[in-house]
Amino acid sequence: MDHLFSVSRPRRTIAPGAVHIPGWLSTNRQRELVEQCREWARPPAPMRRTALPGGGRMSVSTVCLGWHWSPYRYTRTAVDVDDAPVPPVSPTLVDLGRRAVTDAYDDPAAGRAYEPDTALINFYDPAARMGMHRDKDERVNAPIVSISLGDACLFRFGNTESRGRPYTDVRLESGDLFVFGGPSRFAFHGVPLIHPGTGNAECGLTGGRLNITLRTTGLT
Ligand code: MD6
Ligand code: FE
Repeated sequence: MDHLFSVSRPRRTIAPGAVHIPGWLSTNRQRELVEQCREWARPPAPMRRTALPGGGRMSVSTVCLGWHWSPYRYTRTAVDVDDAPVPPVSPTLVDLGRRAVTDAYDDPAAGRAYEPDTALINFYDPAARMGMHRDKDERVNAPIVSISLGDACLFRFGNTESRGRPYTDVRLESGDLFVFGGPSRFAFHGVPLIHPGTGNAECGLTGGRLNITLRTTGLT
């Protein structure tokens, strides 16, 4: 069955430096990560829908480790939440990131060199989405590692020039890995929709989607 699964969803290079590996994480590992996300979401510096400068809020809820992201900068405390210090990125997550980079680029040296200092954990309820954007508040072009848990989503991977076409639509499912680096590091991308009720029940999320992204800010 695992074999049939990987035949129907092969690993794919979406653009130079942008690699999708379906079914990268075992169900057990997914369940552990979901449990950890629940812990990280608690106060201090709890998960929240990020306030936007225009007065609205994002539909996605976010909690940060390492550095705290709020539009459009990184800080050591959750300045727009409760100003509590943000906990460090766990060594387990750093290790996961190194294995992700190794596997995506088939390059153990690139994996060893990977030193993510920040994790953003996003929760999408069935109505949440994320508009086309670039992750550009980091100062270095180390890859971003993205892990999906729970409901599947439509992930739109674009180009570095504009929010519009050309783009490639990719379905990200629970346990999938997407690595985003090299010439694709600053490409526009977004999540136009979630597919409610498509999650892996055994991973411990009854609804919605979690996305963990590991980044290197280059800040000290
Ligand atoms: C998401 N991801 O998958 C949103 N950014 O929920 C991102 O915005 C993202 O997956 C940079 C690199 C990978 C990503
Ligand atoms: Fe992003």
